[in-house]
Amino acid sequence: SYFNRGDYIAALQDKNATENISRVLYPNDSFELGRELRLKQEYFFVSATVQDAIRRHLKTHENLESLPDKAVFQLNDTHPAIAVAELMRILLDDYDWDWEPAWSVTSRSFAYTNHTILGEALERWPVGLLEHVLPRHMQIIYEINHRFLDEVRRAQAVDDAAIGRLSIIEEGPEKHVRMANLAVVGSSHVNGVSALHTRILQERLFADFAQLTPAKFSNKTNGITPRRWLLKCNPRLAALITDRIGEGWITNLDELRQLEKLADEPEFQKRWRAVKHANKEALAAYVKAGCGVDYRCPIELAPQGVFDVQIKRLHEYKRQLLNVLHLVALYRQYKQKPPKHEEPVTVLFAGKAAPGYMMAKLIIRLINAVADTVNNDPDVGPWLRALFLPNYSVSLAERIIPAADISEQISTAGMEASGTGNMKLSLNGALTLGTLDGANVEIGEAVGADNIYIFGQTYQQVSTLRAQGYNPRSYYEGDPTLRGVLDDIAGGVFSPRDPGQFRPIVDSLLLGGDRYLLLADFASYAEVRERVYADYQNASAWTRKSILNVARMGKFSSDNTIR
Ligand code: O9T
Repeated sequence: SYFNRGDYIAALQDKNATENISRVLYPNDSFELGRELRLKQEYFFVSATVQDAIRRHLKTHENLESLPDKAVFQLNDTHPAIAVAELMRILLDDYDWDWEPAWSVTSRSFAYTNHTILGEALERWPVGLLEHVLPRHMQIIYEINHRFLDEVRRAQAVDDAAIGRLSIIEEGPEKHVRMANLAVVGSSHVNGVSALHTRILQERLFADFAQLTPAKFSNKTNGITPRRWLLKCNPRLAALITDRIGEGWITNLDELRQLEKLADEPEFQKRWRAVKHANKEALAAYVKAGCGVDYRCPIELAPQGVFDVQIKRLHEYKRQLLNVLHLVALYRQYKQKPPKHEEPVTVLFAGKAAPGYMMAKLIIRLINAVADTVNNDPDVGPWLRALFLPNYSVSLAERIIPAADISEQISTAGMEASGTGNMKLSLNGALTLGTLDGANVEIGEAVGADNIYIFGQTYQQVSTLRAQGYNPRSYYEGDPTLRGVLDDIAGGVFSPRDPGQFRPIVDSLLLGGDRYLLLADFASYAEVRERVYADYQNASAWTRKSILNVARMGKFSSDNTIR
């Protein structure tokens, strides 16, 4: 009828509005914008999934009482947590159940995996928005909360302050629904994704819940699939391994341990190095050909030298900026005095930034600006090169990872829940240069202290430093190397046509409080990274470490995690 009346805009509006719900996923990572369309999108996929599971259950079962015995909804983060209210709505309103049996089935039908403790990432929907989009679900959430808090009060288990923290509703000028609390209350099991992360969940984010129901909480350290992350992405290494230990590792990654006995065998080491070299040549050719896009690479990659890689989403807490600060330090140092190594060190970056994350995009600009200066300086280019590869994706990761020598895993301790890139790189023979964060801790335990490079403040030290009042300026004033680096960036050495371009980055460190403690970890990072480059010069000792990394990665197969 809109068409018939000639109102073509209105005719398309409804169609666009509905199709927009499932058109594209929000590109933010570890960050919640709180947009209405996102809530509709989450509800749309959840409702479709729950309805489908119910339809299939009723094909072979009398009723829904047996649902939790036959199916579990594993909430992969809080994004589908509205499903708890949706299943309650279906049982109460569509099937006319009473509250108690509905809650019994619902709370046994869900389990929840938490993926982050970052405040920016926690979903908190304004009550007003939920009332507008999903009024019946909001009623049900209030009732879930009321009954849960009543039970807690009756048990006299906790004090009033704890009641406020346990509540699914966050009070304040604007009330919010805490989706993580809804997921915990509505689930039979809650897990973190690494040993350290699970401990932090139990001691901090969900401390009150863990007091009430400790048995609900467990750890499931993340894993990666050996089919994609070795067999498919690194056919040369897969063939070499299979040639010596057979193909059992493909479905039982623990079998890689048989490589330990070959770690010092000169002939095997030679073949191992030849594989890594061929993988670097293949990456160099791919980059030279434009990375599958219209990219014009400004340098030739040098497969003889070390490939030091940091590939991951752009985030301040992941500290790509710490990597660049040290890159500038190396540039300044090599300019004064060429290093001992003969082949160039190549520092590779790749990763996307959320479109609204200004600081992340400015850090990409800085990486490109420093790379441009380093690569084009004839005093330094022979020993140091840097590159930010475009259009990061899983497909690009499958090309970079087999070519990597060093895996940069340098997040502020306590902030990376697990990481899986750390596992993928180690499984392909790269040595980790990292902090004691996420699954790096367990990778270190698995490969042994001699086969990993650990630096920086521990989680405990970070907590203490913050409690005492962290002063980034004291590091700037006390360390001439760090001062030189920050003064160069702030002074426009890497942005001569716009000298103030990178001022916001330096200001975030010296005036903005340095939230992620880059300056506290800089000296330790510099010391260890320079030791890594020196160690790479000893080919047989390095190759031994590389082989032992691969040999000891069995624990990180997703087959184990899933089992
Ligand atoms: C964004 C983001 C943002 C984002 C992620 C973030 C920590 C920052 C800020 C924006 C826009 C983050 O910040 O203005 O899209 O995607 C995530 C985690 C810090 C610790």
